Amino acid sequence: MDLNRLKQAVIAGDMAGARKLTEQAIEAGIEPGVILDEALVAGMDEVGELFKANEVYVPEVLLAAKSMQQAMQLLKPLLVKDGIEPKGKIVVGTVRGDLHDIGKNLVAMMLEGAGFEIIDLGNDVPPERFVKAAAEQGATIIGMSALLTTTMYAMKETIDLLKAEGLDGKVKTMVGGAPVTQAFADEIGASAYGDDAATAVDLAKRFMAEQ
Ligand code: B12
Repeated sequence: MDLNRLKQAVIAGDMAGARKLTEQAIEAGIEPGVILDEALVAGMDEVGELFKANEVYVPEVLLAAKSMQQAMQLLKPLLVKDGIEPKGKIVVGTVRGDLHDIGKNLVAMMLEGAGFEIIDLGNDVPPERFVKAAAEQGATIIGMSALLTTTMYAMKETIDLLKAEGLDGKVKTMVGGAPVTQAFADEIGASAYGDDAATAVDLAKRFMAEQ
């Protein structure tokens, strides 16, 4: 069983193929963790690089992420049984008043593809919900998305609330979305800014390494 075929199926966004090849890999007795790392995560890593280089665009990334999710449905129960720990827990959501969730979903999928456990709060998420979810579920990263210039200040409220709750430093924050910039992230005291979903993965890995 050649794991490279599964990796290529993920990159090509071939959902049925990814599912079938994952089934075959499991039947061939390949360790779930190896299938995850060497085929699925490796495939999503490559898609992330292609996306950064503008060689593939949002629809291709969404298809690749969906293919990976198909494969993950089969792998997840086996991984849990194997006791493979996720890389870390991340709360993601689009901020209060904002219903745009395409970019946030992309970020969530790429992070999941990279092995993180994602708590996706959806859209229109008030600061209290971000902070409560992180505290209750023991997440160490909050990723916030905003697409409207009128909603991006809700990010600051979340960061201020984290500070007020004494979670500043324990929970890192990353922010993104079309109107958000590095300067804005600095102004509101976010831990980091990312301009695309692949960068969100790089940032999350960096945060985990710093802990
Ligand atoms: C699709 C869309 C919608 C859809 C949303 C559907 C959905 N389920 O998301 C619908 C039709 C519902 C919609 C509604 C509205 N929209 Co609209 N919409 C868009 C549009 C065309 C595309 C957004 C998008 O999905 N882009 C693709 C994704 C992949 O890109 P992205 O979100 O930027 O995400 C990437 C990065 O930013 C980054 N990223 C995103 N989040 C995060 C988070 C982290 C942590 C990190 C690290 C990175 C990161 O990674 C992503 C992948 O690379 C934009 C135009 C545009 N060019 O942005 C307008 C736009 C955002 N909308 C706009 C407006 C005004 C509205 C409405 C107010 C319109 C109205 N009058 O009703 C409503 C608001 C509703 C609300 N309360 O939210 C304006 C905002 C203007 C402004 N300055 O604030 C825009 C810019 C259009 C325009 N030029 O006027 N919209």
